[in-house]
Amino acid sequence: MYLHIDMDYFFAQIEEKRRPMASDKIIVVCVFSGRTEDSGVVSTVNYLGRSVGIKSGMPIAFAKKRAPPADSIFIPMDRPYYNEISAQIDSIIRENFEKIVQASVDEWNVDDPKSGEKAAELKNEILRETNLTCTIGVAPSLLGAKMVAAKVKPNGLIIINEEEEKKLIENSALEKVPGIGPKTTETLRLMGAEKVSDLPKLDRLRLVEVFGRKMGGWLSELGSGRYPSELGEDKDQDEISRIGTLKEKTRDQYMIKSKLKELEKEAKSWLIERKKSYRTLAIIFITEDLKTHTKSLSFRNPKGWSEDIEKEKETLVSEFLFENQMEIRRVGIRFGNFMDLGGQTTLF
Ligand code: DCP
Ligand code: CA
Ligand code: CA
Repeated sequence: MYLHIDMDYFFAQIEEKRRPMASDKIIVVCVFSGRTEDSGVVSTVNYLGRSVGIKSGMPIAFAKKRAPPADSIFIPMDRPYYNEISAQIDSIIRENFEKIVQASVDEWNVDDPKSGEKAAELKNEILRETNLTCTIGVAPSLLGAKMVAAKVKPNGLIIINEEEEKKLIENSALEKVPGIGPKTTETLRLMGAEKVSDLPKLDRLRLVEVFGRKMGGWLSELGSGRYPSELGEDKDQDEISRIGTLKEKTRDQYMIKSKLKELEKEAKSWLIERKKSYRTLAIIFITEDLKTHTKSLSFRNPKGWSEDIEKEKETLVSEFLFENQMEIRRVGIRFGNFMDLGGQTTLF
């Protein structure tokens, strides 16, 4: 079985939960361009805002026309914070499953024979640990999992069997199928296909001729009921974090450091696989009140994965424990500001 997890109105939900008093307001997360006060676009909006027609990608000025000032909050995007929450969710999923790919900042694909039974538990754990809701679809194919998740959004959980999956996909309009864009949809419409169930009418050779071997072959498979399940690749990213849960809430340096050691190993194998060196190191602390804190430092020269960072980690941990008196529930490590081994930076 495959499992597809997508966070609900992700950036806006994070901002909403940061401001418990604002849960009855329209929350618009904005990418301000700075040219004039309102220049820029909407990154995302909560469901209340969607109900008045505000959407991702819309100019902020348009969104303001739809949102009464007294009932709405326009917030600049805080990407580093969202990345941190994303890394936390990633680590929760990694603690529960083995074959997992993070497809975007708020989306994961999982391949696990028992994913059906574990899905509800995972959804609860994400909510408990981050206070955020997500939607999970579980199906015999990854395509089915994605498509059924889209149907039960937000805060949904659904598990379907082969028969239900087939019905869902075959009856779907082509433009609703992830992987089929507007241009392909239009060409297929001109060829006489509106729904997935119309695809078998089109000859495989003809599909390959029009769309090329890859896409044409993919469409032909889809028509014949063989649904794609490749997990894909981890999203492009310019930092790698691994966060883990401590056995118990603690301020014990030894426990914290031994967990960090484990996580460092995981993050470094990621660096090794991609031949990256890094210039920033951060230690992440999630305290008992679920707040996230980061201590970081930069290196003048990029560091290779084999270089020792015990002293640096030690300093960051002691500094944090000195500054903050809370018990720690989860810790993490992050490497960032990469250089490829060839010497070219990937970030700038
Ligand atoms: N995003 C963005 N600009 C876009 C689309 C998305 O900045 N044009 C960002 C903000 C979203 C995040 O990516 O919160 C995830 O995108 P989704 O498409 O999953 O949308 P949401 O999570 O916001 O909403 P939904 O509940 O529909 O998944
Ligand atoms: Ca989402
Ligand atoms: Ca998404």
